[in-house]
Amino acid sequence: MALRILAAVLAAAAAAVIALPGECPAEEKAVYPASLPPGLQKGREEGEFESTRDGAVMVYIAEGEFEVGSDNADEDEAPRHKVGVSAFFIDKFEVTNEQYGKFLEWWRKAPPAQKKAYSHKDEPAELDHTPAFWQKPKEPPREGEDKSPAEAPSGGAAREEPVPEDPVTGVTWYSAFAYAGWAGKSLPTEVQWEKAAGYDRRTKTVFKYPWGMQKPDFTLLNFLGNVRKPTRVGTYRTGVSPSGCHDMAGNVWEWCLDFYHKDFYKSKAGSTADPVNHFPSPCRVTRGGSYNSDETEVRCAYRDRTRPGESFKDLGFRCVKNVPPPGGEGGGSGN
Ligand SMILES: [Ca+2]
Repeated sequence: MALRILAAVLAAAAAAVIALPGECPAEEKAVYPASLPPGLQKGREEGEFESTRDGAVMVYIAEGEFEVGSDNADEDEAPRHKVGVSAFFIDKFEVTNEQYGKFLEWWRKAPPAQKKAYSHKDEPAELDHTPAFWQKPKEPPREGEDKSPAEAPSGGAAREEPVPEDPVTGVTWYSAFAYAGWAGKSLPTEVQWEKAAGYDRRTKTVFKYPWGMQKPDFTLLNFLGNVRKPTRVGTYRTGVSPSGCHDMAGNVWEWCLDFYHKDFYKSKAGSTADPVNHFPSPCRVTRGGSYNSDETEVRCAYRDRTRPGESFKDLGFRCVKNVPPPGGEGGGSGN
């Protein structure tokens, strides 16, 4: 009798194992676009794509509603509400010094008309897009001048050589905007950014932090002054977001496309499909916190802002590529 029961249990267990793949919920299957927008090709890994202009690895965020904001934290995050978001691709990592260097090389040689095509209309005329902590290009020595100008800038100490795999920092919003245009991409809207940071398509829930609800610690992200500088992009593999993006929490803050307004999530404009705040204000949105941030600032729903002409050592960006609607225009988007 006992043997017969054991056999039945074993048979049931075997059946359960065989049945497992069939029980996989439909929404867990990866969703990919039917075709790729110009400037994007399949990446080396399954589910990854590569931007042909800057070589950035991108992931796909399928079209669909999600709940943006938060009801029990800062006032400007409320109310938590549903918004529809069209499909888009987003950089898996923050833009690196190496990638930004390619843009800068192009920029320094490009004819004015081409530069203008990627510049924002409010961009200050004197901006040359060199990050604040990089060496300016050397001017050729004039007739009769010392032909070996000092290496050190006026501040005294020589500037550090940027690490290629580190996120670029010290860039204004205008520089991030111009880079995105050059790369055939755009800056993320803050809602796109928030969806890529915290939305889990499999469970249709939004995480408090990119990795879930677990309290932040030094194995998950670069924050709280532990390292005191940016780390190479993608260092914290356990802190990856459900969509596969790295460093959405911490490392460096990230510029977004929108003007910041504290009541944007309360407004009608903030509740429509694909919301973006184009209504001018003194600041643009910055998201995700940095290596200096506390656990409040690295939440997916946390909204911050910075004046677009300012640059900081812990502020960088990543880009998105919008999927054009049928018959629509490609790549980037407006101001
Ligand atoms: Ca970040």
